[in-house]
Amino acid sequence: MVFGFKNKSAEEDRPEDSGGDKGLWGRLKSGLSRTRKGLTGGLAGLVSGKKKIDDEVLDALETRLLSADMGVELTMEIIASLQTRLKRNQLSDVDQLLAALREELLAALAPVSKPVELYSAKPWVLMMVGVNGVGKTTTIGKLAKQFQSDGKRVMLSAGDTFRAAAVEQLQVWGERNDIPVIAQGQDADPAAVSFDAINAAKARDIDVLLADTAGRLHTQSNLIAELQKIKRVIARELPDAPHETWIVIDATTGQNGLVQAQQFNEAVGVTGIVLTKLDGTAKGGITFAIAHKLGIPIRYIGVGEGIDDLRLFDAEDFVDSLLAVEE
Ligand SMILES: Nc1nc2c(ncn2[C@@H]2O[C@H](COP(=O)(O)OP(=O)(O)OP(=O)(O)O)[C@@H](O)[C@H]2O)c(=O)[nH]1
Ligand SMILES: [Mg+2]
Repeated sequence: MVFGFKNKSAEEDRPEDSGGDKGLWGRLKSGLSRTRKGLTGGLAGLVSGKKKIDDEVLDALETRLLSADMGVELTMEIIASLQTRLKRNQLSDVDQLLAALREELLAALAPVSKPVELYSAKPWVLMMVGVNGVGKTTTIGKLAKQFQSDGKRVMLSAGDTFRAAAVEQLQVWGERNDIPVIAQGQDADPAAVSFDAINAAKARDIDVLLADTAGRLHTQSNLIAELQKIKRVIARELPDAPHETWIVIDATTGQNGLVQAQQFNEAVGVTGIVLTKLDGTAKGGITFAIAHKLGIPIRYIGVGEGIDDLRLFDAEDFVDSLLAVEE
């Protein structure tokens, strides 16, 4: 099943004492727990018994950063900077080490922490691209419900006409959630679907149009050509649209996600990244590698199956939840 939403949890935003699965901060923390354990779990143990932090501790940290998929270059940069602090006697205990690491990680995310301008036009058109199975359709469903609870009139465009049952899945879900879905039959021309969708959105006073696309065609070059055509048709029907084009990347695919982002960016020009399935991996360091290598803003992250588990990306929340001390 493509859509599997859990009940919306209470809308608290990161009260420090809201542990467990309750509250958004708790959900972020639990979603990132595997990466956190690999990165900093037991870091205190690593240091205990030592009078001060030494090169051995930094070596162990280096291994952890690499295994979290942070990438060699960025890991080297961070470790070099920590070594400099060590020489200057600025790393005397584990608290100072964590504070320094926090600074380094935040600096690494700076290039991708640009707030997104939602609803900057009407209809505001967001096109979702990415290879098959990464979470495009699920993400569109979660966003549609979030935007709907924001009071927006939302419409979906069923642009994946290749995969069997993709159109029907979207239609059934749309009906259940009272969100209109513009679709044609399977094998229809997705550019024609986009044409219909843009004009329906204009005619029906829609605020947000979310355009789903296929993740796989017979060949990769067919897919790219199809996406380019969809984009052209959208722009012709509504100048400046699509206002955002986001690539969805599955965090569990590691460095391969970087290659996908580069390819889609060259082909259709992406304005943002949605990083999904961070809950299913200890390699969430890929987030930092993306920041370092691509610099394309990260818009949303997926840390679970629930609707609240798709969250606007916030660098501070992200880093803090990775460095949070385990209870
Ligand atoms: N654990 C977890 N699963 C997710 C997340 N996002 C998406 N998924 C799951 O990933 C699977 C694939 O999602 P889809 O939305 O169908 O992916 P898609 O990109 O539309 O795939 P195609 O239509 O085949 O191109 C589904 O089982 C989703 O529930 C996430 O953040 N965490
Ligand atoms: Mg899909």
